[in-house]
Amino acid sequence: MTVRIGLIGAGGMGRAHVDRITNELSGGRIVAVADINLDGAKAVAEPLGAKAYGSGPELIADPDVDAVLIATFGKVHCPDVIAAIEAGKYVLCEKPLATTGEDCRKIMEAEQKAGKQLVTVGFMRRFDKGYNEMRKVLTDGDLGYATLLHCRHRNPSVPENYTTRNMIDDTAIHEIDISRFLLGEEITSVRVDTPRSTSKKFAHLTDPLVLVATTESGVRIDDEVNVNIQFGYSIECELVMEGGTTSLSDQEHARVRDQWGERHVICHSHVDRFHDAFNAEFQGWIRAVERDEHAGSTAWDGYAATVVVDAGIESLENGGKEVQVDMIDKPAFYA
Ligand code: ISE
Repeated sequence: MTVRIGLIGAGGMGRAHVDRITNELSGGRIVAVADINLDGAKAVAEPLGAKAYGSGPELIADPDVDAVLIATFGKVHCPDVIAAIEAGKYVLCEKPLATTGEDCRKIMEAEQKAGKQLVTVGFMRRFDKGYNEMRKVLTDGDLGYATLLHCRHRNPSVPENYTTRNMIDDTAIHEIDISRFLLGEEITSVRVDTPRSTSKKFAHLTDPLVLVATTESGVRIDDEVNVNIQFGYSIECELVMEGGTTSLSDQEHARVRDQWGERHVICHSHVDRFHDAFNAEFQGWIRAVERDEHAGSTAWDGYAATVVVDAGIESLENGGKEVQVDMIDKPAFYA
C-alpha cells in the first residue's frame, strides 16, 4: 500500500519533507499540497501531479488523502491538527504541536474523544543515532543516575522576523523535548538568563539566552541558545552521570588533517544536520500509518514541551525569575 499524504504548508520545511518522501523514502506519496498562498501550493504540487488547495481543511476533507503532514507556522497548527483527528486521519505535525498549553490540551481532548492516538509531533532529534546512544548509556545503568545535562543550540543566523520568544518556542523547544527523552522524566521549573548580547544580531533580539531547567528528580539542565553564532549550525550535548559522562559527537562523517591542522565541515542548517533523523522519523511514520499504528512522539509530548516553553517565556518576561511548570497529570490514554 502507498500512503497518500497531504502536506499543509509549502514553505522550506514542507518542501524538504516533500523531497525526502518523493526521492529518498518508500511507501508514501504526496497527493495534495495546501497553503494560504495557493500559488505556492501549486508550485510544489504540480511537478508531483498532486492537487493544490488554498486551505488546510479542504485538504484534510479530501478522501484521497490518507494522512496529513503539517509544516506551517506553530501558531496555526491547532485547528488543522484537530480537523485531521476529527477526520480520523493520522497527522504528523512539525514542532511545536501548538503555541499554548491550552491549545495542546484541546488537541489531546480531541484525540481522546477519537479513542485513538493519531498525532505525531515532529521532534526529529528522537531519531538521531547520537541521542539514542547517549540515552542507552544512561538506561544501561553502569554509570549511575544523571545529575546534569549541558546543551548548546547554535544557529549561524536568524531572519529579521524571528523574535526573542522564538529562541524558546522555536529553538530551545528541541532541547526541552530531547531532555525529556534522554532523562525519561518531566521538567518542573525553568529560568531564563540573559547574558551579554552579541552585536551580530538584529537590534530587537536578546541573544544568547541560557535556559536553566530542573527535572522531577532534580537533574539540572542548562541550554545555551545562541542563534547568530555565524560559523555554522552546531548542536552539542553532554549528559553527566554519577560515574561518567556521555556526549553527542559532532556532525562530521570525515575529517581532514593537513599542514593547517585537523578539521571537519560544519553544516549550516538543521535540515542537513538532522537529515538522517528526519528520514528515520518519516519512514517510521509512513510504515506505521500503513499498519494503522501510531509512531513517534505523542500529543502528550507536544503538550509537555509547550508548557515548559510557556514557563520559559514567563521567566524571560519577568527578569529571569524561576517559574514552576504548570502541567496537568498525564492522562492514562498516553501511558
Ligand atoms: C528551526 O525551526 C528548527 O527547528 C531548528 O532545528 C532550530 O535550530 C532553529 O532555531 C529553528 O528556528
